[in-house]
Amino acid sequence: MLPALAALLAVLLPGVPAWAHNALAEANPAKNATLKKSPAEVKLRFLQKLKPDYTTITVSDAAKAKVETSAPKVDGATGVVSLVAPLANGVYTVAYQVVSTDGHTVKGSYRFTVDDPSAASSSPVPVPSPSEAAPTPAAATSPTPATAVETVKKSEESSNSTLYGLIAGVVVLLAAGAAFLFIRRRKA
Ligand SMILES: [Cu+2]
Repeated sequence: MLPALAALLAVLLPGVPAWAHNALAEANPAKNATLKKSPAEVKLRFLQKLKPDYTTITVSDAAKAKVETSAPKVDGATGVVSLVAPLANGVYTVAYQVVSTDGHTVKGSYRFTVDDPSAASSSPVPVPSPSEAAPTPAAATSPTPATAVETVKKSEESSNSTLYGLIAGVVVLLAAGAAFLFIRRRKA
């Protein structure tokens, strides 16, 4: 429904630059992917050319600590950061910030998981000793990945609400303009 509305507005308002905001087109590792081994880099391709000085790509672990990467290398619409060391098993968040051709900042984030069966987990599940065998299972499932999921959802929701607000504003302006024209025509 949203793309249809955007297309409709683009047709109705030829003077307004049609959807000038940049957006992520392709990511590697992909959104919500589970990898059998650590990636060597994070590569993001966008719809429009990037401005190298205004492109940031960060990778954080489940505890929100930043993972060490190279500075982003920008080539056209693609930005790449290399990981300095292989990632331990766990959930990671890629966050990016780029600037659109209209000068507005576009931010986003997504998660991927590293689950290398041959590697030690970053949060090893403790082997329960006989005395504490009963209480351990509940505590062993770490709450941090769920927190990361919530953070990602929140940032997606907030950018969606901005978009909805923008569209609502345009619709109100259109309605006001139509009403104004209608009233003028009736008076003439
Ligand atoms: Cu804009």
